[in-house]
Formats: sequence, C-alpha cells, structure tokens
Amino acid sequence: MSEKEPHGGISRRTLVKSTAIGSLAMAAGGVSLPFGLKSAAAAVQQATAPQPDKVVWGACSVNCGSRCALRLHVRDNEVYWVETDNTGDDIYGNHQVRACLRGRSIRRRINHPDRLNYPMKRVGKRGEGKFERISWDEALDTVAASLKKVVSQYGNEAVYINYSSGIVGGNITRSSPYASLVARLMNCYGGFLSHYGTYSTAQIACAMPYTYGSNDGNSTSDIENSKLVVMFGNNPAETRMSGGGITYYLEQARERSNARMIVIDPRYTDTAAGREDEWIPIRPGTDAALVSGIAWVLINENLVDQPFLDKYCVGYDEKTLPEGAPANGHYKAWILGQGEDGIAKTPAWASRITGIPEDRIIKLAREIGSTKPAYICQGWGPQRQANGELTSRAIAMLPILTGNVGIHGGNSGARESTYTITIERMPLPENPVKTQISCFTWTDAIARGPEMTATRDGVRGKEKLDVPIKFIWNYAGNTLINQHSDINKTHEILQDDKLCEMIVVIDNFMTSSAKYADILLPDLMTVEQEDIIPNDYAGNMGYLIFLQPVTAPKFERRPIYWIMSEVAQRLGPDVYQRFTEGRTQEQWLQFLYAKMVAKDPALPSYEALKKMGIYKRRDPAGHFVAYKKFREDPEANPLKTPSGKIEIYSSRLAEIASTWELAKDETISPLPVYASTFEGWDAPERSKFPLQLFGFHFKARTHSSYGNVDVLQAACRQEVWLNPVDAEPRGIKNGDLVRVFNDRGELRIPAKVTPRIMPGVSAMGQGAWHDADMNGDRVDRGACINTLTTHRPSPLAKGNPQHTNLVQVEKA
Ligand SMILES: Nc1nc2c(c(=O)[nH]1)N[C@H]1C(S)=C(S)[C@@H](COP(=O)(O)OP(=O)(O)OC[C@H]3O[C@@H](n4cnc5c(=O)[nH]c(N)nc54)[C@H](O)[C@@H]3O)O[C@H]1N2
Ligand SMILES: Nc1nc2c(c(=O)[nH]1)N[C@H]1C(S)=C(S)[C@@H](COP(=O)(O)OP(=O)(O)OC[C@H]3O[C@@H](n4cnc5c(=O)[nH]c(N)nc54)[C@H](O)[C@@H]3O)O[C@H]1N2
Ligand code: SF4
Ligand SMILES: [Mo]
Repeated sequence: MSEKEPHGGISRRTLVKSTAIGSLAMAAGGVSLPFGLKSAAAAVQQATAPQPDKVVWGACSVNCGSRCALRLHVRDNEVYWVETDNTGDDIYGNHQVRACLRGRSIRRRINHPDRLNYPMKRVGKRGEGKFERISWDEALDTVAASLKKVVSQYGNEAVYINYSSGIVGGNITRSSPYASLVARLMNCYGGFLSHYGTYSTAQIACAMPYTYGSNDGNSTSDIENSKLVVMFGNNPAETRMSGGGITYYLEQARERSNARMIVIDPRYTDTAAGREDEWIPIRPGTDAALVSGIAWVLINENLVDQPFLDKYCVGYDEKTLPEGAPANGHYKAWILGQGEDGIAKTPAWASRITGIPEDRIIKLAREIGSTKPAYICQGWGPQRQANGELTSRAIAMLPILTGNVGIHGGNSGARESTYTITIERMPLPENPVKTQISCFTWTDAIARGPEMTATRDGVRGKEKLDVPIKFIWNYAGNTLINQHSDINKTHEILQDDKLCEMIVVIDNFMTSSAKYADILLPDLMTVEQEDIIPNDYAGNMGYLIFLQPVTAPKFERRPIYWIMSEVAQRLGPDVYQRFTEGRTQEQWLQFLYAKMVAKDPALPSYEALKKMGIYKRRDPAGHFVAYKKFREDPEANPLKTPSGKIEIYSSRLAEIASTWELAKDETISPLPVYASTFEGWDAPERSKFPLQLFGFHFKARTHSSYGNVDVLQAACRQEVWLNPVDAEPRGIKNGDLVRVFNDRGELRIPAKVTPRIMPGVSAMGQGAWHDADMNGDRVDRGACINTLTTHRPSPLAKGNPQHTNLVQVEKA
C-alpha cells in the first residue's frame, strides 16, 4: 500500500471521472437526447460521483501525556485526510482538543508501507531481523506451548511483561502493564513477575511520597492566581503539546495573572522561547545544589515561612527533628554547615556546582522569598538523572520553605495535576506472584536473576529472585531495545536465546525491539478498533473520546483482544472463560461503560456518546490545589507520611540508607541534600568523556512512535545540541556530521551549534530509531541516545538514569 497525498492521488482520480461525466452530461444536455440515453447518463453520473466522506472519530493514543481527538476522513476503506476536534465554541476551559503535528500525521502511520501484515517467526539469530511468515494458528500454538513450558519448568515468576507505553491512551487496548489485556491473561494463568515504577517517573514517584505521602501538584490553570512561575526542567510546549493540554493552560493562565516566569533548564526550551522572563541554564543533575544555595539565602535573610515549617513540617530545625535522628541532622543545620559534612551551602558553593553565577542565585532566592504566591514546579527531566530521587525532593523544598504548599497560585514543587473523568478499566484479577522488580532492571533479571536481592537490587515482595526471566511479552512497546538503556549490552543479553527463551512482540512496525522477537504478531492500531478513552494530562477539563474502527481490518492484522483470547483458549478452557467472561470486545466496552454511568450518572448514554465522539467536562471543583485540605486543617487531614506531616527529614529513608547496599558514588539520605553521582559533571570519567549528555522528549516523535514519518523527520531534525564554546575547539560547525561516543557505544548525528544549550552539556531528542549493523561496526546511524546510556540504576528507585551520561563529540 503506498501513501497518498490528501489531494493528490484521490482527487486526481475524481478529476478524471468528473471530466468523463462532464462530457457525457454535455452530450446529454447540449443535444436533445432520447429519454433512455438521458437516464443512462444520470445513472452513470450517480455511479461515478464521489462517495461522500465518512468521518470517523478517532484519537491519538500514544504516550505523550496528552490525548487528542481526531476526525478521520475515509474513502474506499482508506484514511485519506485527518482533522481534529471541531466541537463546541472553543473557549478556554471548554476548548477544542486539537491534535499536534504528530496526531495530524497519523494517516502516514496508518497507511505506512512498512506496517506489519502477517504473523511471523524468527528464522535467523535473535536480533538479526530475519523472519518467515506463518499462520495465526502456528503463531498462537507456539506462544501457548512456550508459555506452558516456561511456567511448568520455572514457575510464573519467570514470565515478564515488559514496560510499554505505546497505547497508554487505550482502554481495551491499553498497553500499560498495570491494565493491559496481556496482564489480564497472565493473571488468569497463574501470574507473572511484575514491576514497579515507570521509565517516566521512576525517581520522583518513588521519592516525593517520602516528603508528602504522594506526588501531587496544583493544576496549571491555577497559575492565574500566581505572581511567579519557576519551572525546573519542565517543557510543556514540547511534552504537553495538545490543545487539550497543559501548554495552552500555561499560556492562558499567565495571560490572566501576568506572572513572571523563570525557566531553569540546561536548554533554552520551546516553553521559554521568548515567553519567559528569565532563562537560567543549569548543569544537569545539580538542581539540588541550586536549591540549597537558595535555601541558604532564604534562611540568612529571614525569608523562610517559620510558622508554616513549625506547624506542617518535620525536620526543618531542631524543634521538629524526629526521635532517633542525629543531633544537627535537620535541614537547617545541613544548609548552614552545622551538619555532618560541615559545609555551608552558600551561593558561592552552589555556583561552583551548578554553573550559575552567585549573584543570580542570590537574586533568584530573594525573588522566590518575596513573591507570593509562587508556582514552583518541576518536569521529569531533573529526576531522570542518577541522583534524581534527591533532586525531586530538593526542588520541593523551595515551596516548603516559603509556605507555598496547599494554596491557590502556589504548588508543591511537583509537576501539574490534571482532572479526569474516571474511566472503568478492564478488570485485572489479582496477580498470584507477589515478587516485583523495578521497571528498569529486567535486563539484569534475565542475565543474573537469582543474584538479585531486595537490599541491593530493589527486589520487592521477596528477599531475592528465585528464577531469571525466561519469557517476555512485549506489547506496544519499544523498550526492549530502543527505549531501554545501553543498546549494545541489551543486544548481548537478548541475543542469547538460552537466557530468555521466548520473546513475543505485538506491534504495528518492524521496530528495533520487534527485531528481537521470536514470534512477531501484527496488531490493529487503536484507531482501527472500538474503544472509549479518557484524557491524559488535560488541565482541568476532562473528556472522553469514543473511537470507531476507522477502516475494516486489513491483511491479517488482529485486535489484541482477539489475540489474547486465542492464546487463552490454547492454555485451557478455564483460562479462556476467566479471560473473556463470555464477552466480545464490544460487549466489554458496553459493560464497562454501563459501570461508569452507574457511578457517574451525568455521563451521556453509550449511544449518545457514540454520536458525540467527544464529551467534555470542566473540573467542578475549579483549580486543583495539592494538599489544600491538609493546609486548611492538618490534624483532620494528615498527609500519607508516617508522621502525617511534610517530612523534610524522613526516618524511613534514614532506615533504608543504613540497611541497603550502596556503592561509594550512590547516596540515599533522609534529607533532600545535593550529592554528586556516577557519571555526573564532577565524575572522574569526565577527563575522558568531557561533555554531559541527555535526551529530551522531542516534538518530532512520541518516544519512537511516529519516528518513521518522513514529514516529521524533515520538520524537526534529529540533531545534537552543542554550545559554540564546545563546538569551535572541535572544529564543528552547525550541520556537520559528528560522532558521539563513550565506552558503551557510538552514534552519528548532525550537530546543532547553538547558544540555546549551556557549555559543557550536549543534548538530543530521545526516541530516534536505532540503526546499526550489529554484526559489523555497531555505529548507530539512527542516533538513538540509548546507544550511549547505562544499565546502572539510580540508588533508591532503581530507576532509569537516562539523562545522566558523559560522552565525547568529534567531527565524523
Ligand atoms: N513531544 C513529546 N512529548 C512527550 C513525550 C515525547 O516523547 N515527545 N513523552 C511523554 C512522556 S512518556 C513523558 S514521561 C514526558 C516527559 O517529560 P519530561 O521528563 O519533563 O521531559 P524531558 O524532555 O525529559 O525533560 C524536561 C526538561 O528537563 C530538562 N532537563 C534535563 N535534565 C535536567 C536537569 O538535571 N535539571 C533541569 N533543571 N532540567 C533538566 C530538559 O532539557 C527538558 O527541557 O513527556 C511526554 N511528552
Ligand atoms: N534515553 C532515554 N530513554 C528513554 C527516555 C528518555 O527520556 N531518554 N524516556 C523513557 C520514557 S519516559 C518512556 S515513557 C519510554 C517510552 O518507551 P515506549 O513505551 O517503548 O514508547 P515508544 O517508543 O513510543 O514505543 C511504543 C511502541 O508501541 C507501538 N504502538 C503504537 N501504537 C500501537 C498500536 O496501536 N498497537 C500496537 N500493537 N503497537 C502500537 C509503536 O509502534 C512502538 O513500537 O522511553 C523511555 N526511554
Ligand atoms: S502526539 Fe500527543 S499531543 Fe500530539 S496528537 Fe497525539 S496525543 Fe495529541
Ligand atoms: Mo514517559
């Protein structure tokens, strides 16, 4: 199937037809024809007239954190034109949910010539990408037989469902391991080794609850009540692009409050891009040092909110230090240099670490200390670092020290929250296997599973793993290769099929992960199925979209519900019955929606929603304010921390720090301190690999999804950002092809030489498709950053420190 330009192929064909009709009609009209001929002409005209467009409601379901409505124009069972939401009056707060450049190009994914069409089995070495077409029966029989064998030989703990977010926006089709049909099937068949955490938020989601009991932030719209916005590594203009999403709220809310905006980021981001009042470039991984320098000024200039700290917090100073903590173990002592390390965290100290001039730190401190309310937040870039657990809690110290928590216009220091209409998910029977690993450590669990322990590797539910991973399900994910770290090492582990014995990949494309499949199954896309889905991050306007199959299934692509039901059938009639409960996909949808309506009677009926396509609702509570009730009455509404208060000093973390096995360059601390880390700006390897490197979430793609769409590749090129200060001595000019390398691998990529990135730091969009000859030089010409990242996890969350890397860059 080839691609069609919207007004190319198809309208050309209509043009030819209408010319023919025109000449016939002219003949019919001009010369008075006998009646029979006239009606024949009319019949021809009718038969050849273009069919009216069928417009089908769909949605973009990839994991970009937004979720956009699409109206797909279909002719002859083919999508040829894509529009987005056009409903309502399009006023702020009840606005249209407009798709970004990616969603609008979805036709190029749906109709892509490289889509998977048939089930296949591997014929070459694993990872070589050599496959042979097989029947569905053979594919499903093979999968079921392998599953039975692994379960009987090793137990269910040897079966793993890999992290995957390709269809985080689906409901029936959802790919999240917490709510996928694959997990449902496995729980009907004795369970699987599950994971905790996500590649998105591993560090912050683990760490923030030690401070607050949860990880909530005020809604972005609440910025209309703020005087100051301070963003640490948060780039909604790229990461929340949709019209339903956060970047629009930010713009509109600031228009209303006129709040000053300070962007703290190693890059001058699209969110800044002329809309900021100040950009403060910072060395990656050093935000906690900046916070400490600011805290030093706040304390010394009496700008802290002492009554707030006394009433709501634990461990700020001696007064509220919990029992069992060392004397001078409190935050104030650490900042002032009266703690164990004896170092005062002065602006000069912070300047040396962060690369931010001392006077700018002092000015920022005074501004934060004197402007209220202030919306201080962080994206997830700062926490995707090797010391990200400390960083995320440290950033929260600024709103805590200044009493900005729990009030309108303030924030907790976390990322924004969002309002959602509660969706009823496919029920997930309980997983009989209680063992868990971190989402990031699965390659270790393949290579050395039984060596992994609770206190060294973060195994949960057991002291250690008993068996290695032997079977992997990989549904709608590219984290088997492209999105996981250290591709060359991952390749070695996966290529050995004596380690993990079976890999099942279910996808739409021959991704780099799909190349490692033993059995490769072609799925329908979400837009090709019926589903009802909610918004993801959409501020305080929630919505539901009712998707209809945009075309009939083509080739031998099958929906995931069918695929999993067929595997269930082969595992036994009882498994099949438990899995399907006797329902078809459509019956499930009706069943789940009926449950939603029962709980939320204001929802439209199933049929009405189907007609509407999209249903929107503003948050009836207005702006969301994190920890508002706690602020109003902390006794009646304690936080979910052990003390019920904000824990600046966490006794639980002190306990972990003293019992876990940690390497010398890993820090777990009861206080949100700054600590340097492996592969950080001051790590010894820097003499060999002098540039810090991180990958940002890029508008060209959602991770790797949409990465094969040519117009997007052309519009937003894959480049490595380098400051002229670093480029010049290397003889690198803008547009030059460069080698980026470290001990783990090498990639080739054009350079973008720009003052938009701070000296000593380099960055590239993450998610580009890995493209290397793995039997040859292994140089990645697709420029996937995970050629260079490490398998070594962060100390507490055991999460992916994929933004912490050191490299060298040379002209190719
Ligand atoms: N277009 C697009 N949007 C997406 C995605 C995508 O792939 N493409 N992915 C979605 C998903 S799943 C997620 S999890 C989110 C991710 O959202 P984030 O994790 O917030 O996105 P990042 O681009 O990794 O990081 C945000 C910013 O942090 C900066 N940064 C990196 N390290 C540091 C640091 O140490 N300190 C400071 N201050 N800043 C730092 C980066 O330059 C970047 O501008 O985005 C979602 N949105
Ligand atoms: N170095 C580095 N690595 C990172 C990150 C980083 O910032 N830096 N970010 C991390 C983060 S936050 C995340 S969330 C992960 C994301 O990593 P993944 O969850 O792997 O996300 P994608 O790369 O988008 O891969 C999604 C896959 O789903 C498939 N897919 C999409 N739609 C459908 C469908 O309808 N049906 C089926 N069957 N398949 C479909 C796509 O073809 C694609 O192969 O990456 C992580 N990796
Ligand atoms: S990629 Fe995200 S913002 Fe863009 S259309 Fe899809 S859901 Fe919307
Ligand atoms: Mo993510």
